[in-house]
Amino acid sequence: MTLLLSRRALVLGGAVTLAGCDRLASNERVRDTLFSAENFHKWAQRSLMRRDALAHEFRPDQISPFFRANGTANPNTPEYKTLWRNGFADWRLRVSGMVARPLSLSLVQLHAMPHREQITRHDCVEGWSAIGKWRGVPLSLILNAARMSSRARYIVFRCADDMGNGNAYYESIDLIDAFHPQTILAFALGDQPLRVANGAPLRLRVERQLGYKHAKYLTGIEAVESLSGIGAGKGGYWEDRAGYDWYAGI
Ligand SMILES: Nc1nc2c(c(=O)[nH]1)N[C@H]1C(S)=C(S)[C@@H](COP(=O)(O)O)O[C@H]1N2
Ligand SMILES: [Mo]
Repeated sequence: MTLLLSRRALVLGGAVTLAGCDRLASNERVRDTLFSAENFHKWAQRSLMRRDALAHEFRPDQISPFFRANGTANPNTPEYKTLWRNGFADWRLRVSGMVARPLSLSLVQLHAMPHREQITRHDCVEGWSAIGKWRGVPLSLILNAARMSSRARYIVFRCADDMGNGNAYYESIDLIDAFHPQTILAFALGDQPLRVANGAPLRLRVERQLGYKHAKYLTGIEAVESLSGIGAGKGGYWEDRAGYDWYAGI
């Protein structure tokens, strides 16, 4: 009831504001864009829920007994197998793009940085959820260490898995999600080093977004000004191929 009332109040408030945009809205294309389902969803979420609000964190007794794998369960490339055989000792996370200080971080270096631990629910568009306890380094610490440029607008995540057509999985998020306190580069699930199936040695957790945004098997992150030059330009592997929304807020 409270939600309904506040949503109504927001809609009324919105009508007043939009009246000032009459000239703009009379253009059909502008109006279609303004009121498209994706934009409405984005608008509603931004208005009703602050983007920097925390995702719910669960109690240890609520953790799912098994955290299933989805999508790639093993990259199986020669490069990945070599890294895996060596316990990922030679693996590096490259931090590049619009940064003053590009980084190449080993797992040992990531382990030495401050950690965050969180018990959260993962929601996949394919209709399953799982609650897991993640540990990793806040992405904000890494971006600050690399001295990201103030012109950067998105963070792109590069992954080790070839999706079968020579194209690697990739994803991207904006800076609100990148600097969100629960956005971490996770190296542990359930107090164990990440299994290969769940993205070893490092994967993104971006807790206010759907499952496909949580890039596994990270090889690098890039700060960019625009997504247009990357992949097919829609900001992610499934966004490019299956029309998934780039903004997958939950
Ligand atoms: N590199 C990579 N990351 C990925 C995927 C993938 O296929 N490759 N699948 C995505 C999807 S759709 C989901 S639901 C989650 C699944 O994470 P899990 O395997 O740990 O359950 O990873 C996401 N990240
Ligand atoms: Mo998913």
